[in-house]
Order: sequence, then structure tokens, then C-alpha cells
Amino acid sequence: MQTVVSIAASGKPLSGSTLPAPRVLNAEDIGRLKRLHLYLIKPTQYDEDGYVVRHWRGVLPSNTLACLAGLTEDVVAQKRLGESIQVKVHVLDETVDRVPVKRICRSQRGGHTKTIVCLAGVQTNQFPRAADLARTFRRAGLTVMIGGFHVSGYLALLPEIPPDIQQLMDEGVTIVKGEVEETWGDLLCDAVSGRLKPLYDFIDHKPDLYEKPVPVIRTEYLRKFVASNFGTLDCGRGCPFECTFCTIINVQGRKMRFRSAEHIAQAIRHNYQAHGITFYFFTDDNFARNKNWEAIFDALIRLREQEHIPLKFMMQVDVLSWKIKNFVSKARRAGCNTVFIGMESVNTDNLEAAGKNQNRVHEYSQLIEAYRSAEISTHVGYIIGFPGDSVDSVRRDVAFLMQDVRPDHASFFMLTPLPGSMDHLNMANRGEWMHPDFNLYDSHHAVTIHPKLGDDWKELYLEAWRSFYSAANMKAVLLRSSMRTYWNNLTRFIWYKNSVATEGRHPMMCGFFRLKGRKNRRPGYPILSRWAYYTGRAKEIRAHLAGMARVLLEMEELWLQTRHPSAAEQRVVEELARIRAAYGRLKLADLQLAYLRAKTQFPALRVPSKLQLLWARWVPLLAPRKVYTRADLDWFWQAARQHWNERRWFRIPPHRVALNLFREAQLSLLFILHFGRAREPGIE
Ligand code: B12
Ligand code: SF4
Repeated sequence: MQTVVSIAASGKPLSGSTLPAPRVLNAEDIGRLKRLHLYLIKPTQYDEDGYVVRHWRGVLPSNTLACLAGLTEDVVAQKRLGESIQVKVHVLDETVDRVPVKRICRSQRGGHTKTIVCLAGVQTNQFPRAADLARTFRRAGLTVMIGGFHVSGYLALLPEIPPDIQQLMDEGVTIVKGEVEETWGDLLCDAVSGRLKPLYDFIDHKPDLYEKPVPVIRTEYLRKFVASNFGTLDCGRGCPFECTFCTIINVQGRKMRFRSAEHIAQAIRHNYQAHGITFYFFTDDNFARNKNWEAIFDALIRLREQEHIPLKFMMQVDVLSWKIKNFVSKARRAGCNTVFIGMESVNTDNLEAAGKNQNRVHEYSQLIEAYRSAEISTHVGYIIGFPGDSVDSVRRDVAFLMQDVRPDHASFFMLTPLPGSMDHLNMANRGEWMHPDFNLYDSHHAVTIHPKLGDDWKELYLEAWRSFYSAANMKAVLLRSSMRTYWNNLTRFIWYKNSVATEGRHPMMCGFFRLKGRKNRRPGYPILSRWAYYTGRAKEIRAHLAGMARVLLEMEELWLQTRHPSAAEQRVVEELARIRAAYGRLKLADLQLAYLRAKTQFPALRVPSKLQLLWARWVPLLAPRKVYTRADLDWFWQAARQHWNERRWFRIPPHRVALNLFREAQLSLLFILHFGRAREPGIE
């Protein structure tokens, strides 16, 4: 039995009522209804020009959608919506899917087909888009519910219902606050029988997740992501700490809840067999405080070592995680290849002000080293714009982060008072200005006035990205990387560089290639003529492709400068050094001998013929393995461009252009081949 507070359209609490035992619809509730369309839609955000942000190939599938899909399957299997009703569940993630608004609006017909739209996992930056979609669907007479962190967090701390949410409720949209693992069936029953209340408040009833239905992933959804073997799963929820910028503790709570290790293992086994998923992002905000972590790791170790499932995963942990006995070593055996660490700052004053007292700056390098020595990549979250930050302190801190703490990756965020955080509540209580447009609350925009950074804030934030992902720092990271972490690190550099430098978006809000729709624009923005839209779009795409090519060449150079020779390659080089030391100058036969000796240890090694060795010696471009930089190529193209611009075409030798184009193609192909092998997350 659960206590639930129902709230009337006026926004006033009606009563504290008690939920009855799970409800099942009967023939009277269903009436003439034969078919139900249930749309689970995760909305996206609008960009600066008001266009809906969508990508061809996203980076991370939504766990919220998978959770709700899993819960729905359970409700349908239990026939709680009636014996005869046919339920069709449509899962749409607007970050990668075009939402067919008109088709959805038309899908509800007569009294026999009903459509329910659930706007799911709505974050603050997605709330404006969610609200626009909700209104459109309501105008078409559909049943609409909104849930997720924005409405849950917003309503969790504020004493009154804010006007924008109240307005949606007045327009007939149902708002759901909190988690629904134990109430989803009842909500659907209310929705199907037309008895939905304006607001459901489950915030004080945190479901026990132990044996709840696990998230259900669909293969066709995964195909919309860069790596279709990449899934998400929450093994637990909550976090015991008290950071003032955090919304998690006020929505999912400070008491840790977790799924059973056996259920997790079953889900992973099933996802591997049915969808080929071998890599996970465990979405728990702090896996290290999941009380069941050891049982979960042990179950994953059994999957890897006894069932030979090539499982890999990344997880979020706190800065003290490395001190938990066996945590790091078991994480490695369980398949962890990356940890995302909530470091937030290297400045003790900032950490204290944010209530993040568990973070001890003097132990940061030990933390990074603990994971590095287990060959697990480290990725830190870093916030810029704490009240104590100044231009100088931020520059100094970012330099300290790169040179002393030395994580493999960093994600920078602008401090944002997200509704549901103490920062938001305190600012609201103090009456301080916060930007009225929630579309900008994505930690990539300044939505408050910073007392010291003022207008420099955004630029300083972008500068932090540029410094961390500079050629020099990325090279240092790759040179420190082991064979196991090298491609993991390089792949993430490509993703991050492409997002920040090419698309100007936060990597966590980006995908592979941006898609747009001419008419898919925020209300209030004009719909451009076809000519104006497509000429502008052609320019954008050209600039984007040029940016991608630049990133690819930069990464190619980085790879040439840092690539780890394979163990067999290393062995050949050692044998060559030995032969040289013994006989002085090397002959072709000696080169062959070095390969033959290495082959005794690496039987798969191909020994080149003398003719091949001769080729490689005299025609170096056929031996790209010996190339360690493409600086000479860069230099050639720059000079050629200058001659071209100065109209001195005769100074550009055509045969060298052809030769260098061939070398470029050869190097790029080699890089792409190596990258392709490592592209599948989890492959080292
Ligand atoms: C995984 C994750 C990501 C991933 C994947 C996102 C994705 N594709 O879904 C990545 C790394 C890409 C990401 C990016 C960002 N994230 Co994020 N992310 C998370 C994280 C850790 C887990 C999300 C999750 O799966 N939760 C588990 C699900 C089951 O919980 P849930 O969504 O709340 O859903 C439950 C209920 O709310 C309810 N419910 C949800 N929807 C609906 C709908 C209806 C109708 C009903 C009835 C119920 C219901 O039912 C569910 C089951 O109980 C959360 C923190 C967290 N603990 O949730 C942050 C979180 C959601 N992210 C957050 C933020 C700020 C971001 C970024 C803006 C950060 C940034 N600058 O990069 C971007 C935005 C990206 C984007 N376009 O969405 C904030 C959002 C806070 C807010 N108020 O907006 C959170 C809460 C973390 C935080 N810092 O506080 N994120
Ligand atoms: S450690 Fe992370 S999840 Fe926990 S309260 Fe702080 S910010 Fe939130």
C-alpha cells in the first residue's frame, strides 16, 4: 500500500489517499475500446535558431524509455489493461527519431482506438519542447502525461506549483512526479479508463527496485546509435551525498536502492543473445555507493569468465571509490573500461561551497592512478562558474587538472541551477535572476549572472574544452595510455572534438551528424522559404563536413605520433636491434630473419618476401607503418594553397600532388581500418 497525494487542477493538495492493490480494468472500464496506442516519447531540445535538435546516429540510448517499455510489457503480460485490448507500444527518442506528430494525432479513432502519449524522462532543457508537443497532442484530444527529472525536481523543492506546470495541467496534461516502478500499471489503468488526475505525486514513495521488471531494449532503436552494441541499464538509484547543484538526491533520494544481481545478469545475458549488446553505460549516479556492487560485479565476472560474454561497461563513481576494498580490481575483472568521476573542481573552496566535502583534492592523483593502474580510463566531470571562480583561478585550475591530476578525459559544465537542486531553491528564495527559458538549462549556456566572470564565463568554459582537448594534452594522455585503454581514449577524443569543435554542442547532447526539418521549429520562429532554408543548410553542411575532415586529420596525426605498435611489431623491432648489435649493418635477409624469429612467438605474423622488403625500402609510401607524422603533408598542402591563392600555379608540381593525395588516402585508410576495429566500444 502506498500513500499518494492527489492534486486538483487548482494545484492544491486534495488529500493524502492510499493506493489500493494493483488495479485491473474490467469490461465496463474499457467500453468499446479494442486497440491502445501507447507512445513513449523522449523529447529533445531546440537549438539557438529554434530548430528541433536531432541527429543521424546518437551516442547513448535512453534508459528511461527502456525502463518504461519494460514496465509496460509487464503490465500487458499481467493483462491489467483488460483481456481483449490490443496494446501497441511505440518508442520514440526525438534526439534520433522524427516524431510523426500528425500521424500520432490521427491515430486515435472513434471509441475503439485510443492514443496515450507519455513524454518521458523530460529534463529541464527538454521541457519547453515537451510542453509544445504536449499542447499539440492535447489539442488533438489525446491523453498526455509528462514525467522525468524536470517536473519531479521542480515540484520536489518548491512549495507551490510553478505557473508553467500549472498551465499545462489546466490544459489537461497529467504531470507525474517521481518514479513509477510500482505505480505504472495503475497510471495506465487510469489513462485507459479516462480517469487520469492532473498530478500524481510519488516522490515520497521511492520504489524498491530489487525485483522490478528490468529495462527492455529494442534492436531497431539501438541501430539509431553510433554503436549498436551499446546499451544503458540502471543497476541502482540514489546517492548518499549532498551536493548543492545536484537534483538526483531530491528526486531519487539519498537512500540507495538497487536491482538484484541475478536480474541484472539475466538482462545482460538476454540483451547479448537477442541484440548483441556487449557494452553498457550503467546509469547509476554513484555505482560505488550501490550496496549491492560486489554481488553485481561477481555476477558480471561470471558472465565474462564462465559464459564468455565479452562484456564491457562504463559507470559513474565518486572520488572515494578507489578506497573501497576490491572495488577497482573487481570492476576491472567485471569489464569496466571507463569510470566517470564527479570531481567537479580542483579548488577546495569551490567544493566546500557546493557541499561536496567528500572530494579531497590532495588525493585526486592517487584516485586517477588507482584506476589507471587497473587499465580503466578516467573521465572527470568538471564545473566552471562556482561563485568563487575568477578568470585566473579557472585557468590555473584547468592547468592543474591537466598537469597534476591527469585524467584521461574531462567533461566541462557551466554551473546551472537545475530545478530540484538546492542551488535553484536558494536562488529562488533570494529572488536572484535566472534565465526564464529552460531550453538553455543544459550546462552549456550561462543562465545566471556570475559575480566575477560576467560575460567572460562562456568563453572561459569553451577555453577549458580547447585546453583539455588540445593536441598537446591529448598526445600526453595517449602516450600514458596502455594498449588496453588506447583506442577507448582515442575514440572518445574523436567524439568530443567533433561535438565541441565542429558542432559547438556539448558532447553529451550531440550525435554523429545533425539533422533538421525546415518546419520543425519552435513556436514563434518563422518558417523560412525553401530557397532560404536549403541554401543556408547547404552552407552549414559544407562547414560541418569540413570540420569533420579537420578533426579526422588531427586525430590521424595524433594516432601516428602515439600509436602503440602491436606486440608482434615490437618483437620484430627488438630482433632487428639484436641483429644490428651483432652484425652491424642490416641486409634484406636480416630483416627477414627478424620476422622469422618473431614468428616463433607470434605464429600469425606474416613474414614479408625479399621483394616486398625491397619495395618497402625504396618506395616508403608503401610502408605506411613507418610514418610517424603527417607534418610534411600538411606543409605541402599549405604551400600549395598559398601558391594557388597567389595564382602561381606553375609552382605546384602535379606529380607531387598526385603522390601526396595517394599518401593521404593510404594513411586515412589505415587509420580508419584501425579505428574501425576499435570503434565497437569495448574492443581494446
Ligand atoms: C544517463 C544520463 C544521461 C545520458 C543519456 C541520456 C539519455 N539518452 O537518456 C547522457 C550522458 C547522454 C546525459 C546527458 C545529459 N544529461 Co543526463 N543523466 C543521465 C542519468 C545519469 C540517468 C538517466 C536515467 O536513465 N535515469 C533512470 C530513469 C529510469 O529515471 P527517470 O528518467 O527519472 O525516469 C523515471 C521517472 O522519472 C519516471 N518517468 C520518467 N518519464 C516519465 C514519463 C511518464 C509519463 C511517467 C508516468 C513517468 C516517467 O519513470 C521512470 C521510472 O521510474 C540522469 C540521472 C538519473 N539518476 O536519472 C542524468 C540527468 C537526467 N541528466 C541531466 C543533465 C543535466 C544532462 C545534460 C544536460 C548534461 C550535459 N550538459 O551534458 C545532458 C542532456 C542530454 C540530453 N539531450 O538529454 C540531469 C537532468 C536534470 C534536469 N532537471 O534537467 C540528471 C538528472 C543528472 C543531474 N546532473 O542532475 N545524461
Ligand atoms: S556525488 Fe554526484 S550524485 Fe551524489 S549528490 Fe553529489 S553530484 Fe549528486
